Amino acid sequence: MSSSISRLSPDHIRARFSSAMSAMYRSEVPAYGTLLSLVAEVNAEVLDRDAVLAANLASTDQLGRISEERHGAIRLGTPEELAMMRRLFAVMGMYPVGYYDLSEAGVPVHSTAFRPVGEAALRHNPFRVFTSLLRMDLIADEALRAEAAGILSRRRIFTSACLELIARAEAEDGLSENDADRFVAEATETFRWHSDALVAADLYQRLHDAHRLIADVVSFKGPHINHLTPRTLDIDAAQDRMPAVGIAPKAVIEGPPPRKCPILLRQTSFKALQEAVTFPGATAVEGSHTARFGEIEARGIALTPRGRALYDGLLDEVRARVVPAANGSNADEYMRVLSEVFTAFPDDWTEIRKQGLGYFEWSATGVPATGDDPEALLTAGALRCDPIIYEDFLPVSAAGIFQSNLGDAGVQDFAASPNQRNFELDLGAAVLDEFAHYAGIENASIKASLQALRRA
Ligand code: OOG
Ligand code: NI
Repeated sequence: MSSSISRLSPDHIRARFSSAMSAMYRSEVPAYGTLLSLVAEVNAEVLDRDAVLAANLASTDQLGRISEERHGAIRLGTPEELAMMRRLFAVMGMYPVGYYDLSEAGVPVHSTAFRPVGEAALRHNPFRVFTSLLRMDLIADEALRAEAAGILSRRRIFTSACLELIARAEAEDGLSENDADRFVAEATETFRWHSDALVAADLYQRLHDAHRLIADVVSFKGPHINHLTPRTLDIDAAQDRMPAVGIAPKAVIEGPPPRKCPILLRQTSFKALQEAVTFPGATAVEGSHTARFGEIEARGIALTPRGRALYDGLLDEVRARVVPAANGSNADEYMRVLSEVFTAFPDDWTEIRKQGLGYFEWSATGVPATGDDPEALLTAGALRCDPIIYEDFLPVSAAGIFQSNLGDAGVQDFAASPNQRNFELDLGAAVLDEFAHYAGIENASIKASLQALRRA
């Protein structure tokens, strides 16, 4: 029966969801609209002066969507919320990839990213949601922990129509176009901002004193989307130009320094805005909360475990010498040390490949040749290889994004305690291993291009 009804593909549902989230967030956070305009302007300028890039993006059908959102982020309070969120995202073809322990960086959460996994799905719409779960076990004050748990256990973050549609999508292997539109509208409700808090002002303050992030998760009716992130073709220019359009950038761009051959992920944001909140009580109290911001990102090649170890080691070296202050006082020094230390990371695609630092996608060029050694075939011009773009996140960068919105005072020491096993139990599924995934794409492309050569 279900096969006779036509289904809207998960890719299409995700694209509609991403655009609904963008519209909602622009109306909730006007500064985000300003950031989007700035990014569109910077991207247009880059394409104007770089005809090769423009042609490349056009030939891969990416030009029209260049300034669209790439990701957003939410923070959840309970295992039940996380498990249902997994089912919600699955309707849109978004699956948990990677495990990020942020306790190590002073933030009491652990996280995954729900994202499209195949190349076609990513190309159709790359929207991802970085999803964090509050680590209750890291709240030291037992009474406060119990109070927070009680509040979280009573809130309902999904509409009943949303829950019904998730169940229908699972039972009937997808949603009709009509139901898909209802699903997008209902799902978007979960991520809306609520200016009327769930807790009284004094409890908010106690949660806030324990950690600002705890207040952000526990005090509200739902997991408001806390930022959205479009792609920029020149992140340094966009960062420099934020003040001129009236938005305050975080102190430094997270991730690697500017390079000829971009690696991993660079990202920056404007600082979270103070927003009016009403706290309930015998007499309601007017107050404020700072959580929501806008971010931009620029991506480069996915690194192998060896490349990643080199990246992490160099970043540690940088941070042993200078830690960027939230107020920007040492931003120039940080960027200088970052660039200096990263000269140790080869900035040449051939070197990156030969040293096994990055993942590449191989393809046949149409030039005939025999043999099955990819390196020799590459030299002979029968194969080519292109960097595989990193589609995941970086824990140190994520912590930097969290912290730029907490201020230096928000940095706190937690004992590093990664707990992927518990996270996956709460999630109700294993997360995909990002390295295995990229290696799989690379290996499949080598096999397919050798086959193509043999057939020719
Ligand atoms: C998530 C921060 C992580 C990123 O781009 O690394 C993130 C958050 O603040 O909830 O979105
Ligand atoms: Ni982000």
